[in-house]
Amino acid sequence: MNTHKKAMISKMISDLKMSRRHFLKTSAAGGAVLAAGMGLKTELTALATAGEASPDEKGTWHAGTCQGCTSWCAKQVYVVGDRAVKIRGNPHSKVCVGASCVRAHMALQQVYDPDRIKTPMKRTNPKKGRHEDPRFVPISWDEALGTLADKIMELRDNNETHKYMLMRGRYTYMRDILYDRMTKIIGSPNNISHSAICAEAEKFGPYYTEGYWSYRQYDVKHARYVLIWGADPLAANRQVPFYTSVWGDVVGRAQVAVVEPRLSATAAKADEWLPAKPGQDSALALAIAHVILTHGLWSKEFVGDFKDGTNRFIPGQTVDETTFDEKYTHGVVSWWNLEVKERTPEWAASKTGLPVEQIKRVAADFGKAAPRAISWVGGGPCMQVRGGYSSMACHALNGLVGSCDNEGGTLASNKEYTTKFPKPDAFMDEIAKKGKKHEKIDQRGRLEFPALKEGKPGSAVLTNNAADGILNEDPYEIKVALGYMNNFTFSCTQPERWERALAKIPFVVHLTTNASEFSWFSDLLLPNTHHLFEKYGYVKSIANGYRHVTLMQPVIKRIGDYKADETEVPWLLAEKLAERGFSNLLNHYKTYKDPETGKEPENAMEFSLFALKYATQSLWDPAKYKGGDKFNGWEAFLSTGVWNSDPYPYRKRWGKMKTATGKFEFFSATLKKALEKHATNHNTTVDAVLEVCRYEARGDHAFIPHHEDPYTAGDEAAYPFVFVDHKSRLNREGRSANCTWYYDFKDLDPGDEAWDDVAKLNPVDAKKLGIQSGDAIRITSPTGKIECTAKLWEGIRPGTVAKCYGQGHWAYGRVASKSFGKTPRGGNNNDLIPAEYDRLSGSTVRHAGTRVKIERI
Ligand SMILES: Nc1nc2c(c(=O)[nH]1)N[C@H]1C(S)=C(S)[C@@H](COP(=O)(O)OP(=O)(O)OC[C@H]3O[C@@H](n4cnc5c(=O)[nH]c(N)nc54)[C@H](O)[C@@H]3O)O[C@H]1N2
Ligand SMILES: Nc1nc2c(c(=O)[nH]1)N[C@H]1C(S)=C(S)[C@@H](COP(=O)(O)OP(=O)(O)OC[C@H]3O[C@@H](n4cnc5c(=O)[nH]c(N)nc54)[C@H](O)[C@@H]3O)O[C@H]1N2
Ligand code: SF4
Ligand SMILES: [Mo]
Repeated sequence: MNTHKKAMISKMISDLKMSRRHFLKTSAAGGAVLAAGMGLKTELTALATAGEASPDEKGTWHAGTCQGCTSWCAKQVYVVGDRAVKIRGNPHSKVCVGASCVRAHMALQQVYDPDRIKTPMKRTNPKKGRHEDPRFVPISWDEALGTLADKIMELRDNNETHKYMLMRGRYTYMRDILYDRMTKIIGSPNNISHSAICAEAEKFGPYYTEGYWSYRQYDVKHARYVLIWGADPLAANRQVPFYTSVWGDVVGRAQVAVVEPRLSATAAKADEWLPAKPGQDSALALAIAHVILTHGLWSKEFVGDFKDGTNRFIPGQTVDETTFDEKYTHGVVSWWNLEVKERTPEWAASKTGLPVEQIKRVAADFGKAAPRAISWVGGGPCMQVRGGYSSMACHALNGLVGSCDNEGGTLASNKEYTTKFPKPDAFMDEIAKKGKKHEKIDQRGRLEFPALKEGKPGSAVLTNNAADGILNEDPYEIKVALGYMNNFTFSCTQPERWERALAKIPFVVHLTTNASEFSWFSDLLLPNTHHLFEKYGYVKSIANGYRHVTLMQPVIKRIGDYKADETEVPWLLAEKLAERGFSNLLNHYKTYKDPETGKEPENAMEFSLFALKYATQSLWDPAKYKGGDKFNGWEAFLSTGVWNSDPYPYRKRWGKMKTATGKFEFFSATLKKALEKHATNHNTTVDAVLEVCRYEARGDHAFIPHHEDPYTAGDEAAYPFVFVDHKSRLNREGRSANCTWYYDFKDLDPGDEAWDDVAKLNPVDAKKLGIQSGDAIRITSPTGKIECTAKLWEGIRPGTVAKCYGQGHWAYGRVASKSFGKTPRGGNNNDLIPAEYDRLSGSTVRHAGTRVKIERI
């Protein structure tokens, strides 16, 4: 660590020892005030003077990590004086290969956003509602955390700790400190993550075929065919820097086909664009499987072959299972007999609206490229009411061509060696143990919510349904809630339910950088550090045949009185609880000792640092070395900022997959077990479960990748268009909405316009409606309406209308909303999308689930 940084960190540690008086003084001087009816009145003086550097002062590069999206890229930040001025890819990462994406740079606008809250604030208007100004006033950390500690103590005194709830949005792997350990030691079952509004259904297919519940990496450097379903890796999805940097070679070496209703950035550069009808992905996937089997293109090495070498996969004909010698897969013949034999390209053409010739061509070319053929499954086909099964159908193609776990195929995660934080059990008293036993507020595990994460009924989160749990006090009321780095009143579908749910909770705290829509319904706002520049943490991700563990660390001066959500805040709260006679949490945190010195943490900053060193010790301590990059100690790891795993061991999982059979399952014995367990838990049959959960399958179809028509809300006559939601190349999830560059460069998204929020209509449809580009329009669905601008664009399938997610904020800051607290800029897609679920995975639906009508206004 250089001396400048050492001095900065010791300054932070001494800051934390400040007296209570000083806390009050700081917050009063540097606070942003959310004044009644006036929007955000911000103290800009601090920003203007902070970290001023002389023009010729030289800066230094420091390692960090970007979390603008789930790529979690290793970065370097150029710091001049106290100030971050530039960001680039960390050349040490084998996952990111030193590259960056466009939106990485917006982190600079985020961290120096003048609308950031700079001091804790409390609500003074007791009424909560969309049209109730919270009238926030600045307070000290001391008062803020003291108040929260009092509320938690009240729950403990009344034996109702289960009425405490923690909501987690974006996170680092320091999360367990706040999300898991703190919730358990207080005594609540209610740690609710955002995962179900993110991408859980995408993990469902890989799990119930190959026993792997996570994102995959794609060995594109060795692939000969890349077939992408509802993902746009040049703009979104994951590991954008890696894939964009090698894509030039990929398109030279491999054929690329993209299945989605909208001409995405990736589709625009592909060999084939297949604008299938929304929600019909499984029809296409099954037809591809049909062609592969009937043409004898499956992988004999992975799947096996007919004993006598004669291909009996003849359209419509049942095959005798005993004639096939299956190798590393399970159930290929059952799958054929139950489903694939009928799924001809002609049938798929009628379902998808795609030309039959294109289906045949893509299927044959994909099959001929085996095993170097990737079926890349994104959120598009999965985050749908019946998306769990589409996820299985699209992913199953990787099994058929033997690209699963193989060179040029789809790969799982490499091994990494981080350590879990100390267990909380010894610090959970009787109140905590009793409290934790209650049912969770999201109702997971009920008959209508199987939520089958990793084979266990009721184990996946149902993020969006927690709003209904709170509103209906079912199973009970929530009294104290804490949200961090989340904005469910904007990011969840039918967000109006969240407005009412939060308004109902007597005490809500938001740990946030900006006063967002979630903050509006909060009683306390706690100003948070920005992940890339201001806090300790680490995350892991995969690409290019490697896994990296990449660090976050404080590299600039904090302009406001910010604290880190996952480490400093829980420590400071634990101190407050201890002052009130409940010291279990603080005592637990004190066991996170510095692995180098054995010293117990004494303050929040030390705790953050020790916890990070503790979790990553096997990566940097030569005495604990287990594999991958080797460092000679903590300082070397911190300055490099990233650890790379060993290269991917191809085919190591063949025959050893974590499924019920150890094989890649076309007939999922794993899903059968899970569904039967859920049915037994509810004293009913699997068929009855499927019916309640809105799936079409009955009998054995429930356990195989199969086709179901999409379940879409809204009658076709009243709502003629299917709504297509997609991400912007510039969305840093929901967190770049207050950056001017977001709007300046919005036309980077195919079909979009700078400083506008457009709905993209095919000119054929627009003509019928008498709508032209630039017209103000209203889009109405069965659950809501938004206003935006029409854009005529050929890159969208007729009968659908596409709109980028991200605008429509009515809070967050002075750029994000037209008038803070009042008028949104553009429209929030979630106002249109009904709160529906893929109940098998718990996921919230954002695709193929909504019909809309469009009117000129
Ligand atoms: N229609 C539609 N809805 C979507 C999506 C979509 O594509 N379309 N995407 C979905 C997906 S994939 C996801 S993962 C979710 C994400 O949804 P959420 O998990 O709710 O997260 P964000 O919307 O990114 O909001 C994060 C909030 O944290 C605060 N914040 C910003 N920066 C920081 C920071 O550095 N630290 C802290 N502590 N707080 C910060 C701000 O209040 C911000 O609003 O949204 C989902 N919602
Ligand atoms: N630029 C950018 N990148 C991001 C993020 C971001 O905010 N911005 N967020 C990150 C996060 S948190 C996540 S979870 C990932 C998720 O990223 P993705 O896996 O890309 O998932 P979605 O956002 O669901 O994107 C869905 C895509 O499917 C298409 N689509 C819609 N309906 C259908 C359909 O019926 N069938 C098919 N085949 N396609 C359809 C849409 O046009 C869109 O391109 O992205 C990450 N990457
Ligand atoms: S925004 Fe996403 S892809 Fe871009 S650098 Fe950050 S984490 Fe990586
Ligand atoms: Mo996500």
